[in-house]
Amino acid sequence: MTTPVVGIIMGSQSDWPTMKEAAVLLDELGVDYETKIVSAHRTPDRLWNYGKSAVDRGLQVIIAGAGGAAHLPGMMASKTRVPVIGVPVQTRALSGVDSLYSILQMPRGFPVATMAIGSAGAANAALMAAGILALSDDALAGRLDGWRAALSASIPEEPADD
Ligand code: RP5
Repeated sequence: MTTPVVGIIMGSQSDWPTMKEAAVLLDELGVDYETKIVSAHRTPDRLWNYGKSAVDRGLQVIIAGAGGAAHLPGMMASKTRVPVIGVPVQTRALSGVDSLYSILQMPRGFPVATMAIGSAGAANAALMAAGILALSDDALAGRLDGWRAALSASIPEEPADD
């Protein structure tokens, strides 16, 4: 049994294909995490209990993804001092701009580190979480440096025809 240090939470099952990108990255980097559906609107008591217990359970970073009226990341940030990284999930009606603005415009005092809309944002949330954890984990710092170097090395110097 491992103790998760990152919580990946999302407002709905429908957010999972996006949020899975964060889980894949954390797997690659060897970071222990948990995944939960926690809806600000549909399961407010679950949100409250999750935020209330986050520090005592040893969570060090929370990645929160939601779409539309995306109140989950901000509400979680209001309930725990564990850093919250927000992922705006792309929506059909407004392409995720609604999610982005809902997560980004927090009032002074309760920050959410807001990523890009969609799967790139979810992947970057995992990398951001790993960067935070690597400040006090040398082994993880080495794995993250290696991951970043491999990505750089994979980029060709010149464009190629298809
Ligand atoms: C939000 O509403 C969720 O984060 C999701 O992105 C969106 C739609 O949810 P479903 O209607 O697909 O469950 O709370």
